[in-house]
Amino acid sequence: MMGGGSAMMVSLASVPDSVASGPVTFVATNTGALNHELLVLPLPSDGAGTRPVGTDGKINEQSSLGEASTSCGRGPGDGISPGTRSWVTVNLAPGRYELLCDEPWHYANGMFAEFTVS
Ligand SMILES: [Cu+2]
Repeated sequence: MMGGGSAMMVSLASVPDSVASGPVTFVATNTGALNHELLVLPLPSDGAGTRPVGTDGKINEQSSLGEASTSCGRGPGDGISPGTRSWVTVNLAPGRYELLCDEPWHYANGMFAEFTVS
């Protein structure tokens, strides 16, 4: 579930926040007023929310394992518009991951969550 009211009040929450290893399907529902997206990356060594943010307001997506960012569809796209959802299935090994939104400045404003695979 992801949402946001005014300007940069954005948040991301995962239910559940831990699963067994193997294929994991993430369904990202945008309950906010802005476009959002969901990326799955290994947790940074310093913890969730510690990635450097560039001058464009985005993080380095190079280590992304999967992305749901299409309105009403699977996989990458131009963003999940308000009131719609996107999904992606990622094969995850046991470990700690970070779920985040990389629309400009959303990560910097708190749009991330830790996710555990056991
Ligand atoms: Cu967002």
